[in-house]
Amino acid sequence: MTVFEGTFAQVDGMRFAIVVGRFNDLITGKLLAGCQDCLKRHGVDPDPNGSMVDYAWVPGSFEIPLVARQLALTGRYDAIICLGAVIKGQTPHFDYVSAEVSKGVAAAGFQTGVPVVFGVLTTDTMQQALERAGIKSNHGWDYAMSALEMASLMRQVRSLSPDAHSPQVITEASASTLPSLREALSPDTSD
Ligand code: INI
Repeated sequence: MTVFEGTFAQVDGMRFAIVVGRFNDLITGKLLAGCQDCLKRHGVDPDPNGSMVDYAWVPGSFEIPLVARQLALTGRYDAIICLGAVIKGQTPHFDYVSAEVSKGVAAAGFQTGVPVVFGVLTTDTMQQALERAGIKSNHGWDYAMSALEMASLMRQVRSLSPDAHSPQVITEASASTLPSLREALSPDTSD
């Protein structure tokens, strides 16, 4: 039997998208820098004017899943990296934003078949976020590693299908043959 395992060095022809929240950009900017550094050192040119990485800036983490899913549906990317920072305040706002972004990012990957990396820090304090965005370590680097690994792994797994050469997104049309996905993609019309 076969063991499938992602590699980090075969990046020829790969394309990535990075979705970044502007909210807490002191943190998300540092995550982005760590992410770009990692991609560059693994042979992926992070230049926005190049052909390997596209960028989308969104107002805050809440908006990340919508854009990540839409980018995934283009079929253009091997993986999408979502970067955000949700920091606890005095109100329950944190809980709403962090719940939606985590569920939404997972759904974007599951619904489209494209790896969507959850690079959203959820911390109690700004200090904790800073420590994870460069002061102690930079999780942006780890998120890029996950994207490289998943992009490679999914290429291998997709190659099992005879006609699959590029990311195969599950569109609304193709999902109509899969009841569980059809359910996930359809708006809830119940009361
Ligand atoms: N967005 C974040 O990315 N992080 C936060 O900590 C945050 N807080 O705490 O409010 C936040 N809010 C904005 C939210 O993501 C949306 O952009 C906004 O609600 C508009 O939809």
